[in-house]
Amino acid sequence: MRRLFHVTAVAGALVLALGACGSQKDTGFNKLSTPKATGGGGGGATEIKLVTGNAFSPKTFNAKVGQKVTWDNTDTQQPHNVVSDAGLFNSNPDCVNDQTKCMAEGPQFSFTFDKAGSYPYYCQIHGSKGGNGMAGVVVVA
Ligand SMILES: [Cu+2]
Repeated sequence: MRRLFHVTAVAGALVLALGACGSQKDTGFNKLSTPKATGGGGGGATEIKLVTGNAFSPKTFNAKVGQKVTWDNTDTQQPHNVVSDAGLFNSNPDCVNDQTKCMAEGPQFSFTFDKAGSYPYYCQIHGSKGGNGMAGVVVVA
C-alpha cells in the first residue's frame, strides 16, 4: 500500500517533467520558424510608372545588366503604350489604331535588358522618338 503510493508519486513527477520538456521544445521550434526580416532587396525602384499627366516616372531609370524592368500603368485617364525608339520592344503594337488595345491598368509590360546601354522609349499616343513628350530612357549598366 505504501509502496504503491510511492510509485504513483514518481510516475506523476515524470509526467510533469515530460510535460515541461514538451512545452520547452515547442517554444524552441516556434523561435526557429519565426521569419526574420532581411536587410537585402531594398535596392531602389524596380518599376517605371505611367503616371497622370502623360509621363513616365522616373523619366530616367537605371537598371543592371540582366534586370527585368516592368512598366506599371497607374493612369487610367489616358491610353498609353511603351515603345522602344530602336524597335527593341513594344508593349501594345495595336494601340495607335485601336485605343482599346492600349495598356491596361497595373504592371502590364516587362522587358529584360541583357546588354549595357541607353534605351530610349516613348508612348505612341503622347510622345515620339528622341525623348519628345511622354518618353523615357532605361540606362543599363
Ligand atoms: Cu501615353
